[in-house]
Amino acid sequence: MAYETILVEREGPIGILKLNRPQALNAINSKLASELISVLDEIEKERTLKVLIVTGAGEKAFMAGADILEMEKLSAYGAREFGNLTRKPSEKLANLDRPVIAAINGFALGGGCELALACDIRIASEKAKLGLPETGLGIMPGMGGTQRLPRLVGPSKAKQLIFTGEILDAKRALEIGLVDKVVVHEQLMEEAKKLATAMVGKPRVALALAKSAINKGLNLDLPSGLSYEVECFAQCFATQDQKEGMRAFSEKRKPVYQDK
Ligand code: CO8
Repeated sequence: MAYETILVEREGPIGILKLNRPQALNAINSKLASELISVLDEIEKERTLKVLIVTGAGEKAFMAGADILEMEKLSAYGAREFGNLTRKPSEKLANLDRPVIAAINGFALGGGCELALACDIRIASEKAKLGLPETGLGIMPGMGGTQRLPRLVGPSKAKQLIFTGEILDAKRALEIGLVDKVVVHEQLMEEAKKLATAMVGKPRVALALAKSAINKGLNLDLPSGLSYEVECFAQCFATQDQKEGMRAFSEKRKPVYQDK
């Protein structure tokens, strides 16, 4: 399916999703949110796509936030509807049963930073700028920032960023753990693909269950998280790939996984 605000590329098992509203630095409006929901629904069904990379089209922005021009005239009721729509893509990325890498190629502000927070891993170009400047607009983060940022960098750093609206360069974002790696701008996609390639050879069920255990466990107390982990661990033994992985080890050869 062709989209107006998203470009989808495929390199074997790696999917690349580019946010594409260059006229507004890829800001998320209702159209982009709806198209992201549709494309992620499609990706969910594409079993041969094993790792997804999300980035921004163009040189300047990953996503400069939610579309301020669309939000400007909203009532509280409309803002709730808009918020419920725009947060869905983040939830879909967070819950996608495959690794999702954000390749942050420029501005990742407000909703853009929040979308990146919903991804599993964040690689940033040295030119990236990240922050949650919403309070400067008389609003607050509404696409997961108040929930995911404190879980990632701790509550006081999250509060500092949200209360001041400070925009961080990539180096500072790395220092506080908001991104996982900073790379030369021109090598961003290569680095993201290199990371994706290190994952694609692993069995999909093992990846999916590991992601589920980490994500779910973060919202549970430790004993409940450990119980959930062992359930996920046990489910791996219902796959052919577990048999193959262990048989290959004992036969001293490389495993050949079927993703089954
Ligand atoms: N919304 C709409 N249009 C935007 C946005 C945006 N968030 N960001 C940039 N644009 C547009 C500009 O208006 C401009 O359009 P035009 O050429 O027609 O004037 C074009 O993109 C290029 O932008 P600039 O000329 O401003 O480019 P600069 O390089 O000078 O500046 C900045 C780049 C610093 C990124 C600047 O554009 C900026 O400050 N943008 C706004 C950043 C921001 O405040 N983001 C947070 C928005 S609020 C939010 O994200 C809430 C999330 C939660 C929502 C939950 C649902 C309700």
